[in-house]
Amino acid sequence: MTANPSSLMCGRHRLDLTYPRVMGILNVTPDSFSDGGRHVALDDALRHAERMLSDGAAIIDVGGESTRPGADAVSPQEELERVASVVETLVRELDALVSVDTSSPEVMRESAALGAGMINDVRALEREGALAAAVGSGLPVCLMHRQGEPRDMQQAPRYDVPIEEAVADFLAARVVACEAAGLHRDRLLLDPGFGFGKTVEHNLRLLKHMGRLADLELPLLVGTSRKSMIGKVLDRPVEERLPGGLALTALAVERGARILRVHDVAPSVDAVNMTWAVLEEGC
Ligand code: 9MG
Repeated sequence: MTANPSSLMCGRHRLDLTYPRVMGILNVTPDSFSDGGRHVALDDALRHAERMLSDGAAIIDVGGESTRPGADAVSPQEELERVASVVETLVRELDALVSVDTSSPEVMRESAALGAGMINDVRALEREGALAAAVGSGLPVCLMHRQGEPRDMQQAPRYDVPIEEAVADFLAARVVACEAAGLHRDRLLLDPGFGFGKTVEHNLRLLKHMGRLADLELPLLVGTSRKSMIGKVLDRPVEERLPGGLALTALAVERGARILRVHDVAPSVDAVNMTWAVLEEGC
């Protein structure tokens, strides 16, 4: 196995991963769970992305399909209509490193042609045609663990082995499938998929034992921002979950996360950098 890479080629951008980086979330769905579709208009999307970059985001993750629990799937055409102009504009106007949050082969292909630099697939390239589209894109791909589909994934999820073992086994198998299809491991990132077919207890245990995933020796991407695990533990509505989220961000960095996917970029960058300063302290 090769060691965790210190950088990742993302289209025209080289992403330095010698320290943890922040990925800002830009949902372009009418029903996104925590920003209610406020960034659907192109101009708003551009301004919001610009703000996240100036706050220190290294990547902007553009998503046109809501993956919140209970959400229905959208057609690739609808998804493409939502994301294409945003990807194209962020690349042209801001020269941003844009990641596209999609499971659709069509959206992967079109986004790569428009200048996106990364694919973020919550279905780990399991949808028909997705592996081939990802190989053809030449882009790095984040493979995320999930159990079930957004529509039903939170209906009494259960695992027969400790959650960190189930997640590690799933991700290791997806890495094997990717390599067999011609997607080299130096283009892969892994994500435990907090909240995707997991109870609060699963999520807490998974974060506690996230070191198990570091054994796979690929960069780890983690998303806990505003998620219901915070709401359930602290009894907070979605707009009051930032302090809980920052605590999880710090713990994720300590357990090896190299990309943190967040809504609130400025405070997250501070939390990441502060945690990193302690971890890198020489004595
Ligand atoms: C799209 N999306 C929502 N939550 C996510 C998470 O935790 N990780 C990744 N990679 N994508 C996510």
